[in-house]
Amino acid sequence: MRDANPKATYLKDYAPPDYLIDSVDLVLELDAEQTRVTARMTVRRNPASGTELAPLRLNGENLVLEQVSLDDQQLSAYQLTDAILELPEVPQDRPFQLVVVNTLCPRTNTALEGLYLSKDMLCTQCEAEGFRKITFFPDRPDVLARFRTRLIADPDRYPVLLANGNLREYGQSDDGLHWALWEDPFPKPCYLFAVVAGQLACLEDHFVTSSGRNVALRIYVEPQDLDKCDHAMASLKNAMRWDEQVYGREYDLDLYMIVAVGHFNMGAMENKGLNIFNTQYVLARPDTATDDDYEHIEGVIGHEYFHNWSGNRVTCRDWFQLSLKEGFTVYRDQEFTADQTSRAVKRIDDVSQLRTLQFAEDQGPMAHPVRPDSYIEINNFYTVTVYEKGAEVVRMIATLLGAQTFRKACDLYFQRHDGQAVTCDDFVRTMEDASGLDLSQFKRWYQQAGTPTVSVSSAYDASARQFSLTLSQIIPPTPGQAVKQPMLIPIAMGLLATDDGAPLTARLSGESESRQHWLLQLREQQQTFTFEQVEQAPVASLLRGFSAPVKLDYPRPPETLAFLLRHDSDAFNRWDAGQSLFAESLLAQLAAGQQAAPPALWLEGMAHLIEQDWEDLSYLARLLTPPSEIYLAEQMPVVDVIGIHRLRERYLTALAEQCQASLYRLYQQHHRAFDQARDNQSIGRRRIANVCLNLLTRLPDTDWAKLADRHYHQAGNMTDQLAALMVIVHRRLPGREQVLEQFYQTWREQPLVIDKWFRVQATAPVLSTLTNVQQLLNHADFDLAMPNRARALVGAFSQGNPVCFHDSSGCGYDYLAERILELNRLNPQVAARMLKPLTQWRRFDEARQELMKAQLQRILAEPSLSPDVYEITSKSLSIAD
Ligand code: B3K
Ligand code: ZN
Repeated sequence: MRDANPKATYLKDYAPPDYLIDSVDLVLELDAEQTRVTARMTVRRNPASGTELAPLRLNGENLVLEQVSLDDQQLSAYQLTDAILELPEVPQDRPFQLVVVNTLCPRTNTALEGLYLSKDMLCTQCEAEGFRKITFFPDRPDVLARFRTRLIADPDRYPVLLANGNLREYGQSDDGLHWALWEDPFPKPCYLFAVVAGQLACLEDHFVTSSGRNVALRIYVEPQDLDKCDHAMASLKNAMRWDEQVYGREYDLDLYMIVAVGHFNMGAMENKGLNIFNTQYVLARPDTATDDDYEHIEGVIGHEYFHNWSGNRVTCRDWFQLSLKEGFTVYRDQEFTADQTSRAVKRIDDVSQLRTLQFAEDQGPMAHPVRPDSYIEINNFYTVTVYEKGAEVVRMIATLLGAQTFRKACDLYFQRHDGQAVTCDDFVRTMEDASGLDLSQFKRWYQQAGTPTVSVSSAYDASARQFSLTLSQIIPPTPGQAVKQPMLIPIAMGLLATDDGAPLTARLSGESESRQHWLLQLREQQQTFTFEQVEQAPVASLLRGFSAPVKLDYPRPPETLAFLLRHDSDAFNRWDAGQSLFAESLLAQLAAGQQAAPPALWLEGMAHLIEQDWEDLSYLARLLTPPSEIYLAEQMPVVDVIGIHRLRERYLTALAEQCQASLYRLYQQHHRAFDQARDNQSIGRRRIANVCLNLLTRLPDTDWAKLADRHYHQAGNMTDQLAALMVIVHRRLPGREQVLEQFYQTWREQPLVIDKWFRVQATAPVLSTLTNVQQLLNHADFDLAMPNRARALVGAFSQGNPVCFHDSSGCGYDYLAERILELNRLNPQVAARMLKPLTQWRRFDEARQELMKAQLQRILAEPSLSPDVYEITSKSLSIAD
C-alpha cells in the first residue's frame, strides 16, 4: 500500500547497476504459511557503474529478514526499510559471497505477485518486480545471473517440484521431506525466475529441433484437466517449428514446461523453461472451449514460446524498454496465428482491437508512447500501447525493410545482442545496420504518444492523365507532450478502375517503373504524391492491410465505399470499406437526430456478399459483422451510448428483415448439428452460421427463437452452444431461465465454462442486468479474488456492456467503484485494470461525466490506495504528472 506520495521513475534517470550478481543459489523450503528462502549470491562491483563506493542495495518487500552474511561473516551493519536492504560497505576489488535468509507467507499473498497459492498449488509471478517479494535481490532486468534452485517440500502436499532450467538431482531427506535441484545454464534477469509446487498431472511429448536435438515437452495441470491439454501441446509444437522456419530460432534447453494455474493476473508468463499460464490459455476440449478460445490458446502459447528469443535470450535493459520484447513478440505471434488460420481475419481482428482499445488509450489520460518516459507503477504499463501499438511499430519496420531484409536484420539482432539486456534504440540500430535505411525519423513512433490522423485529398487531371494525392498528418497533444514532430508513415496503396475495380497500372512521379502497388512514405507534415499515366479517374485504396496505426480522414461518398466493399483486392480494405459505410451513415444519422433505416447501399452490399461463393467463410463472417458499439463510440466527439446501441440494433434488424431468406439458406448450408470438426473450414462454417443465427433471432417470428433453442440443444461444441446461449439471453427469448440453469448445471465443475456463464449475463444489453450483476456477486461460484471470475463478471459488465454500464442513474459506475475498492485491498494489479472504463469519463455527456468523476474521487479518497490504483485514478483526474 502506498506512502503519502508514490514516486515516479523516469527513463532519463537510468543508470547502470552498481553491482552485478554472477550466480545465485536459492534454497526454498516451501510451505503455504511460511516459506524460508536462503539466497547465496556471488556479487561483484560493476565496472560500468558511475558511483564510487556505492552501497549495495537489494530490493525486498513483504519479507521477514532472518540473517545476512558476507563471505560467511554474519553482518549487522545494514539498513532495512520496507522496500530496500542496504549494505553500506562491501568489497570493491573482488567478488564476494552474500547470503540472505528470509521468510514470507504465500497464503496471504492475494496480489498474486511473488510466491503465492493458486488453490493448493504454490506458484510464482515475478515480472515485472515480483522477485523482490521472494528474496532480497537487485530486482531489475539488466542484472543477469545464473540460477540454481533447490526446492524442499512435503512430498504429499507438493509431490511435483519445478523450477527453471534442467532437473539436476532429486531425493528424499531424513526428515520426511523431498527435494529437487534445478539448474538454468542461461544467465537471466530475476523477472524470469519461476517455481511451481503441487499435485499436478502431466502430459508429456517431445520435439526434435532442426539441428536434431530432442526436447522433452511437459504440460502440468490439475489432474481433472489432463483431458484438455492436447491442443496446447499441438500449439507448442507448431510454435517451435514455426520459429525455426520463419526466424531460424531453435529452442535451447532439454526441457520445456508449461504449468496451468487457475489464479493468474494476466494471460501467461514466459519464465525460462517454465512458462506459467492462466488455465484459460491452456485448457481446451471441443465441448468446453470455443473456436476463439482455441485460437487464443495457440496464439498465447506461441507468444510465450517466442519470448525465449525475443525477451529471454535478448532482454530489456529497463522497464521503459518493455515494448522491445512485447511489441516484437506480439508481432511474431500475430504472424504465427495468421499462418495457422486466415491471414485476412487475423489482421481484421488485430486492427479492430487496436482501433477500439489502443486508440481510446491514446486519447485518454493514460496516453503514453510505446516507450514511456515515466511511470509510478510499472504494472500499469503492460498496455495495449506497449503491446499492440508496439507490434504495429515492428510491423511497419518489417514493411519498410521488406520480408527478406527484415529476416536478415532479426538474425543480426539475435546474434549481436544474445545474452544482453538492451534498448529499443539497439533494436532500431540493428534494423538500420542490416538494411542501410535511416530510421531516425521513424524512431518518433517510440517517443511520441497519440494516434496520428492522416487527411487525404485527391484530384484527377484527365488531360495530363495525372492523379495526385495530398496527404497531411496531425498528431494530437497528449499528457506531457503538447507539440509533436511529423512521423514517417508508410502507406500501402493501389488504384482501382471505376468500372470493374481492376487494378490500374501507373508511374509514381520520381520513380522510373510503372506498377500496381505502392508503399508511400509520408514524412512531411504535408506531402503530395503524383501518379503519371493514369488512364482514367481511379478509386484509391489507401492504407492497405492497415500499413500504419493511424486514423484516415478521407471523405468519400458512400458509393465509393460500396464500390470498394465489392471490388477491393485488398482483403483488409474491402472489409474496412464496409465498416466505414456502416459507421459513417449511422453517425451522420445520429448527429442529425434521425432514427431512419440503414442506407440502401450498405444493405445491398451485404446482400451481395451473402449471395457470393466464399472459400474463407471466417472472412465472410467478419464482412457481415458491423463495427462494435465501442468502435462507433470512439468516432463520436461526445459518446451517445444509447443512441449508438438503438440505431445499430435497428440497422441489424433491417438487414435481417431484408435478407431473411438468404441468411437462413446460408445458415442451413453451413450449420451442422452435433459438430465436432476442428479444421479451419469447419471453424469458418460455424462462424458464418452463428452470424446468421445472431441476425435472424432479431426478427419477431417465433420460428427463429425455436431455431436458437435447437441450435443450443444440438450443439456438439462450445462455440455453437455459447453462441446460442448468448442470443437466447441477450434477446430475452422464451425459456432463457431454464437454458441458463441447464448450462450452469452441465458445467458447474468447469471453472472456465462457468466464467462464460457469468460473462453472458454480464453483457446482456437488457434492463435487468444491473440487478442481476449485483445479485451474481452473492452467487456461490463468484469469488472476486479469482481474477478470471472478476473479469468475467465485473470486467465484462463494465467493458463489454456499454448501455447498462453507462445507465443514466450512475448505478453501473457505483457498482464498478465498489469492486475496485474491494480489489484494491486484494489484488491491486487487477483493480487498476478494472479502472479503464472510468478513465474515459471525458468522452461522455456532462451528467455522466459528473457521475464518473465522483466515483474516481471516491476511489482517490480511500486512505490505503495501492500505487497501481493511485496512478490511474490520479492521472484520470489530472492530478499526478
Ligand atoms: N511478460 C508477461 C506479462 C507480465 C505482466 C506483469 N504485470 C506475459 C507476456 O507478455 O508474455
Ligand atoms: Zn509477452
